[in-house]
Amino acid sequence: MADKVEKSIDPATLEMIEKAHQDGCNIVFDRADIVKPCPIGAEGSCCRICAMGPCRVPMPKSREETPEEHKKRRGVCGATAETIGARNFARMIAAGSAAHGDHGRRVAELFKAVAEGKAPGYGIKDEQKLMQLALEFGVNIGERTNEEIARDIADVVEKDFGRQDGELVCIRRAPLKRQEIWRKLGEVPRGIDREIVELMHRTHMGVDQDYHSLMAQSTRAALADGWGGSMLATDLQDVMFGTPAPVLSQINLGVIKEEDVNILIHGHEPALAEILALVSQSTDMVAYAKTKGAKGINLIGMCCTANEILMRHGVPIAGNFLQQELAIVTGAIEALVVDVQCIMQGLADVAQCYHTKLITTDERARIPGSTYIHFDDLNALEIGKQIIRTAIDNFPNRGKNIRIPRQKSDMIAGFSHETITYLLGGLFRASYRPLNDNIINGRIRGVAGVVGCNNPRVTHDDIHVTLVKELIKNDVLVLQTGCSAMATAKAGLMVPEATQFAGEGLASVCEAVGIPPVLHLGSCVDNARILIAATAMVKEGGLGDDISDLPVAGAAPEWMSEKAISIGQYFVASGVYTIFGATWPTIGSRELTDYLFKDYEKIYGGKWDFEPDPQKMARLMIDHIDKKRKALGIDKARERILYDMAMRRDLEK
Ligand code: BF8
Ligand code: SF4
Repeated sequence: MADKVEKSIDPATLEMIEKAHQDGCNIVFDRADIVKPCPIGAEGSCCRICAMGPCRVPMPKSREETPEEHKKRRGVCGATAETIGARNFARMIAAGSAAHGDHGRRVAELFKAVAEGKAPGYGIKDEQKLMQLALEFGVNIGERTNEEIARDIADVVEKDFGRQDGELVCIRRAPLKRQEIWRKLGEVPRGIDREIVELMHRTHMGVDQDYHSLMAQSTRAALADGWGGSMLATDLQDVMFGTPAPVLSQINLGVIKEEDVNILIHGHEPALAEILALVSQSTDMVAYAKTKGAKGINLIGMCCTANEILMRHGVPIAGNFLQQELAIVTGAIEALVVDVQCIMQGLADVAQCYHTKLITTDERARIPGSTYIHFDDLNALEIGKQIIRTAIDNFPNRGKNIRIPRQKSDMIAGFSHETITYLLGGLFRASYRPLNDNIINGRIRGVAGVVGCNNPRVTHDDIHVTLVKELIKNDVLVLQTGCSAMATAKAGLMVPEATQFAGEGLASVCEAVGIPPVLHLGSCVDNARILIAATAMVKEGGLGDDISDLPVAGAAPEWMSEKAISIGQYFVASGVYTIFGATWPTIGSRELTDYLFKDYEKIYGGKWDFEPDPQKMARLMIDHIDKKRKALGIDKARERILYDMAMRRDLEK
């Protein structure tokens, strides 16, 4: 990685970095300049899990290391670079899976409270999805009320977290061949909690010291995320808050309004955001804002919680991960309301440079210097009002130093698996058939999932946007979530006009259906929607009988969080070629890295890869897609299509 990187490709971000400096305010980009990554830690070769260490086991000087030299490269306990690398990697997966799992559990608790009539402000919005879950989970429907059915579903879901043996319920959603692969390997997760606890145990000093078996347990914990915690979170959120449908909105710091009380909601769990979306527009709150001199109340989002309320309500997004502090720098944010995950502690300092109130709401994520207003699902409306009132009361405290960047882009979001089905197949023959057909006939070369974070070690948004543009130019339909989706939305790739950047084949399909070539599927837990979309493609037929047969690939070009590693591992273990950018955390062990980058393909059909350059990353993904097309015998169809198009172009001349 280069020492000095450009900060961002986004003009709004650059403008606010400059303003922060003028205002004497220290932000993430400055801290990244000061705190250089520790090279041993970056390689994954630092072990600090016991007090005989920390031990550093750096890379050997040359590839031709003798066994004697290898023996010397050990921790105090004798642990090898492979064990240390695998343990570190495994612990990232444990933490990532735990984050998504705990999110899912909270959603399940709220779902149960809704079923029991204890959570005013919430309800059941998608009855059809409720019934689908009931059928799938073996819950009796009969003449029972939605609430009675929901209660039984909540029981099934609760068990999945604490299940001691057997299999997670949603594993049955995967293609049969995939389930068999997992069963043969003995890697089907039991309970979500159990797999994470066991992974933490195995990575304790002196337990599992074979990287193969450490990685097998990592897969169990990761599958318990993708086909467990995340998938359940998405499903129950859809039932309670509504399954997303296409919605027009806007993104970037330009969505902040100078005359309004600006309330920025940041984090991950949608329960709080849903209530704020409701309460912030209530007439009494708007009237109260007017008494303080504001024109209205502007609720906007940041990071994944923003994706959740964007997908369901079209609430505008102020930006992605690296813009969280910069929103405050505008001087126009009355309250930054946070719950859990991806919330920088630096926010507290930045908020002190301005009038912004940083409001923490979750006892799992406390920040010194913030105002804590405990958010209780069972009393959500009242607390929602209290938060909005606190923000309004802060409006008169604004300083003079306000500057809001002009940039904001239109975007269409809301592409759940269900809406993709309807859009492609129409209301009466809803299916993935048209997608599969267009892949088979070559108009669409393949499908890529491009997801994940921002990371100040690389140029903000640049890797996402360059990669996605290259993919669509080569007729690859792109499905997105998380902060990656926000990067390309800002760059104007999530509107139908973005077909101008797409290859002719992909553009022709998108224009016929009326969708952008880059589809926003939601937050990071909604990566589960991509698993379901891939499974639907398999089940539709014509593209093999497993996810690993599909011409698909995944990427997290600017990743930074442990959640991203858990997501990557469950995609790989589900059969997807998955490539990460920025940095790679097992470089310190060649053997382990080879295992993940090469041997995994024989085990899972999918594998990990690493490439920081977005053009090369796109090439690797496209090569993989072409390899799969060839194996399916559909490579010729695409050549024909391209030939036809070239002929058409010639005729048009
Ligand atoms: O869960 S993409 S920076 S906000 S971790 Fe975080 Fe990464 Fe953004 Fe959402 Ni996902
Ligand atoms: Fe060092 Fe082994 Fe302790 Fe790790 S577990 S810190 S390698 S002695």
